[in-house]
Amino acid sequence: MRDAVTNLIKNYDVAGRYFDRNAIDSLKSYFESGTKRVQAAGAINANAAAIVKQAGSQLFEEQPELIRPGGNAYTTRRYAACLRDMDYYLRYATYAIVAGSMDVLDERVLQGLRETYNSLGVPIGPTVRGIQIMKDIAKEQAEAAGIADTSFVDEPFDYMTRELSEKDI
Ligand SMILES: CCC1=C(C)/C(=C/C2=NC(=C\c3[nH]c(/C=C4\NC(=O)[C@H](C)[C@H]4CC)c(C)c3CCC(=O)O)/C(CCC(=O)O)=C2C)NC1=O
Repeated sequence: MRDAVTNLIKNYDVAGRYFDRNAIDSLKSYFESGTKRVQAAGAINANAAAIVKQAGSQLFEEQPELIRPGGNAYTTRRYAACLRDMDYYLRYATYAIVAGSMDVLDERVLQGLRETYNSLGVPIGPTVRGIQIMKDIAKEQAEAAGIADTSFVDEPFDYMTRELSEKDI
């Protein structure tokens, strides 16, 4: 599992090179954005349970068939599994925000996930929608914490969305 710094070190070490201007620039930008990354993660953590709850309610309001008989989130066990998955996505998003790297998502969340979902009939489209709803709420929380440009908060949510939806089944 790597972060922005260890990713860079790995790439330059493989080539046996000192950091060049590009590397220094990207290190600078990572460290300059560091406080904001930590602040955003803090704001999300402090409201994590509420974010998951609110995103779940909105998802099931938009797509009520999910929690009706025949829906994948129907029965309390599956409903709970769905909210638990949303909580995983949110928590790992905060790790990726702090790390400045999506590596943790590949390694801990996305590996084999599509196959698991397909075999259990968990629908990808609504899952992705749930991730996007959480992104919007997480950004609101970061803004409320005084972060003006929250575009970096998008990254892990959009990355999980892309990885989940774009690969062939
Ligand atoms: C930390 C990394 C990690 C992830 C991501 C993860 C996901 C994950 N979600 C699962 C199930 C599930 N996931 C869902 C989720 C949903 N159903 C819906 O209709 C909604 C669209 C959606 C919620 C947004 C449901 C309902 C199940 C249970 C399916 C079943 O057992 O029939 C399972 C199968 C095993 C289990 O039930 O625990 C896994 C492994 N597990 C992990 O360790």
